[in-house]
Parts: sequence; C-alpha cells; structure tokens
Amino acid sequence: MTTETATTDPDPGEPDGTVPARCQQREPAKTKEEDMRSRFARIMAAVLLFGMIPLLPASAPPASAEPVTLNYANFPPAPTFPCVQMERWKTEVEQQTGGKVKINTFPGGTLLGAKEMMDGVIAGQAEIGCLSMAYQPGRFVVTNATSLPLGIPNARVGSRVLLDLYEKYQPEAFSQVKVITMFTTAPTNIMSKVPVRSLDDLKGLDLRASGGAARILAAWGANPVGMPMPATVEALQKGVVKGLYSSLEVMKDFKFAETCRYATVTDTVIYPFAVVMNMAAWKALPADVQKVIDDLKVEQAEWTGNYMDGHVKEAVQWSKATYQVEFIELSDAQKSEWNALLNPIVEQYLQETSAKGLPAQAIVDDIRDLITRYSR
Ligand code: 3IO
Repeated sequence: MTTETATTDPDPGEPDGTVPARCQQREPAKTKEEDMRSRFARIMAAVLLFGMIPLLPASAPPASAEPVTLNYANFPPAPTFPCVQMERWKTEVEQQTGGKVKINTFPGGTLLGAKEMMDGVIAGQAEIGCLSMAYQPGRFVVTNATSLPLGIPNARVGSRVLLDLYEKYQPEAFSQVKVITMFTTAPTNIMSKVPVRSLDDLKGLDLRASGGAARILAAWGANPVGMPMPATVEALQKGVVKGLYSSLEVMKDFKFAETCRYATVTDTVIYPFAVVMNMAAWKALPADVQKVIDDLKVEQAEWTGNYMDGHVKEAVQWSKATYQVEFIELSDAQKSEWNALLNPIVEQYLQETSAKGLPAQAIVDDIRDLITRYSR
C-alpha cells in the first residue's frame, strides 16, 4: 500500500533535492502514541475502502454482470477434430447460456500439453481440457477397454459406446473432474511411406501409435513407437518413424498424405477421448449453466462422432486427389490371418484388469452389447 508516502510530508523539502536535516529531527517530535493513532486511522480507512469493493458487483443489476470465463485447453492444432469439436461446443454453450459464459479456447498445446491435460485440469491450470486416453494407458483402465479389438465400426458408434461405458462404471480415473463429454476417433489404419501389403512388409516397421492401437501393431509384428499425435509431424519428417497408425482424417488435417503415400485399410480400433472440467470450477457455475452443459454431453459425443466419420471420407478423397495416395485393401484370407493375431489382446486385458479388482469381463461384455445397440 502507498498510504505511507502519499500522506507524509507536506514540506516540499529543499529545492536542490537534498534531504533537509530537520526531517530527521521532526520525526521524534511526534509522540509514539500519535504515530500509532494516525497509522491506525490510515489502516482502518484502507480496510473500509477495500472492504467495500466486493460489495459493489453484488449490488449492481445482474444485466451488467461479467460473464464467467472458462479456459479450454487442447493439445493438437486448430484444424484437427478435437479442436473442431471444441469450437462447436464453445459456440453452443455461449449461445445457449445467453452470454453468461465466455469460453476461451487454446488449441495446439498453448495452455496444456497432450500428457499434462488431466493433471493440469485437476490443478486448475485450465478450467477445461481435452485429452486422448491412449497417452496414459494405465490411468484410464476402464474406458481404454474401448480400444480393444472388439469391432467398433465407426466414430459415432464408438463415441456413444464410450460415453455409456463411462456413465455405467463411473471410473475412479475421472472422480476428481466433471466429465463434459467423451468421443472416439474412427477406426485405425496404417499410413506409411512404404507400402504395407502383408505381415512381412509390416515386420519391424517403425510406426507411431499409442495405447490400444500400439498393442495391435505389436501383435502384427510391427514396432510401435509411442508419442502424442502432434509430435508425429516431426518424427515423420526426420524419419524417426516410417508411418503411423490412427484414423485417416489426419492424412488431410496434418498433411500426412504428403509424406505417407500408402494407406493399408485395417479399420481396427479407435482412440478414446475425454473432455474434462475442473471440479471446483464446475461447482461454481450457476445451476442453469450446469444444465446447458450437462444437456450437451450426449449430443456433443454424437456430433463429434458424425463429424469424424464424414471427415474421414472427405480426407480419403482429398488424399487420393491431391497426393495419389494408394489405399491397399487386404484379401479376406489376410483379414482372417491378421484378426486371429489379435485374440490374445482381449485375453490379456481380461487377466490384467481382473487382477486389479475390476469387473473386466462385464466391461468387455458391455462394450460388445453397446456396439450392437448403437450399430442398429
Ligand atoms: C488424433 C489426435 C489428435 C488430433 C487428431 C487425431 N486424430 C486421431 C487421433 C488419435 C490419435 O492418434 C491420438 O494419438 O490420440
């Protein structure tokens, strides 16, 4: 506080700027008691003045209330699907709450990076964050079961299955946050600089993949290299990896088609995502705003799934037209051969997850049932 300097000496001092000797003499002239009293008065004045400030907005009419600002962190670049769904959600929430809420979006890892998303939101570094569960596979054991090879056919079905699974099991991994929505990618395919026409071509090939998708590649004899999606751009350029294993819309959104002129169609597993909110920030929201956000949960999952499925088709056409990417189809005999290699993955999940005291078999059975239900 600056009250000390503001209220001190009415004497301008010496014109040459030197400190007058009488200044030092004058201080002791004031009694200790006087000094204490004026000090006390100044402190009280400050306390009263600052104490008033919080009262002002409360007495102002609600129409002039500032909107609640929420910072929403995302890890990949703005044109990619996690950020497209983020902007759609922002628009919906801002419109439906009639300006009560302002969402600031941070794509490209500018607020929180890929692997620090969950902990950053728990700590309140961002109010909201979008995360790919594959980057911390041991952390999201229940929901990562959706990236087992169980036959999720597309992103719309995957997104509904994932969200229902979360709602049913309420996994511990999300207990510290409010879940805003969940969704998945479309099924994964091999995108590579060299053609992959057989398991022989795949043997020992360095391909970027994370989580459940990495386990699939390993079962086929490839060499999965784990890293978040945004790091893949440089890894491909430098030749650290020869390709990647993910949903095909990245061929367009990350321009991977420029370096990866081959795609082998496997349509195997999805990558699961979650959008989470800091619990204290959630609890601080007015009930009507909470309702808008809650009512958007399923709709946003469905919207994102549909967007992803449509965008994959568009990206495939774009890759063919722009970079003459060859899409390699496996024969039926190859499909059976490749699929047979994946059976141990589900078995291994059941064993590992049961050992953790989780109802692994029920989780897998539920995923199968949900796939059937949402595929109709
Ligand atoms: C993905 C992640 C970030 C941006 C676009 C994306 N498309 C598919 C994914 C899934 C994925 O490979 C991952 O690492 O989460």
